[in-house]
Amino acid sequence: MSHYRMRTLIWIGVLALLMLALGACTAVAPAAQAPATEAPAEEAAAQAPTVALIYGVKGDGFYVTMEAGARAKAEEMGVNFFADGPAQFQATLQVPILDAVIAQQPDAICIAATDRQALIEPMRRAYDAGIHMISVDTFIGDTAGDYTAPDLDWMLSYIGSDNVQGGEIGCSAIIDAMGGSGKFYIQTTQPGVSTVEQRVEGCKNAIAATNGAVELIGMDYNDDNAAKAAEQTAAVLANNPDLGGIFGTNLFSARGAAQAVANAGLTGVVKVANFDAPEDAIVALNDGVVDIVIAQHPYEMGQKCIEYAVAAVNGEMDKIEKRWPTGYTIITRDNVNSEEAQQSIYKSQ
Ligand code: T6T
Repeated sequence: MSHYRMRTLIWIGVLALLMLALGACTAVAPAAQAPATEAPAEEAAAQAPTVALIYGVKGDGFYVTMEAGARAKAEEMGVNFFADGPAQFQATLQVPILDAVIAQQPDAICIAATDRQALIEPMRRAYDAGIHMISVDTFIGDTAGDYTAPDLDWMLSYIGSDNVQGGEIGCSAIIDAMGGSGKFYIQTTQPGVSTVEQRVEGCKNAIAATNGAVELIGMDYNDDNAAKAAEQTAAVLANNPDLGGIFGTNLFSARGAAQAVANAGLTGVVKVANFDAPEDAIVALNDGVVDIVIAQHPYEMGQKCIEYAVAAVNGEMDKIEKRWPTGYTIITRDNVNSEEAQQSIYKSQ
């Protein structure tokens, strides 16, 4: 073989090897790159904890605000989150929702139980299915929200207001506005709801502290319905022309009571304590129909519940308190325009 042919053959061989190597690269590259860009995101979503919020009733600004707080914290912490609740504040409607959520096997459930007794067994079922259980707003059982009690220690935490204190604050303010004496009436939702029961207890403490100067002439249950609260209050106003003060123990009770007072032309004459802080309560405060608005902190309740759920999933039990009391912002005509008061008004959607 001539030297020239020999060199040509060597070059052909080198070229062939180069092409093989290039071919191999282009064939392998796409397959090797695809999973590197897609898998981590999918894996992260699959590994992220899932937390469900079951609130007390749809369309209630208090729970709308709680859900917003939970959702924002879930996004911040990379948690899969969903929320649901009944169309009315009723255990018979809430239990099937809880059962459907249990079937989806989230890692944790934050729940505002609509009845302190009826929800114990269904919530225990969720716990037995391996789900971390946290009370938000309301508590279950007879231990005033003490989840260190032996038969309730499976509950991770109770996050919510100090409702006895809230009732005392509201009614003391109204008693002062009444000049320390007179007739008093309470509008509330249903028996068996821990929050409003404790607010009534706090209000009765404030009345008892007057040593008989203030007389509680009655209390009605409105089933969490403002129209019913307005009707019942109108009847009480008609039968008691000398009524001095009213305590509405939640958003709907206070809304109905305030409407009845305004409709009867008794604005400023009958003093009203308004538990909860939707936009219309602030309007009623500015109009002189109600005298004090007690804003809870539902946004914080939602946020805290997500934090606790994540801590539980990570086994960081030392980060979880059995009771986390969220505070209040007390709003009167003196501070209604302050930044703190304005920020504590509930969201409506
Ligand atoms: O007052 C809140 C909540 O704390 C209570 O348990 C039920 O009623 C509200 O949601 C207001 O409507």
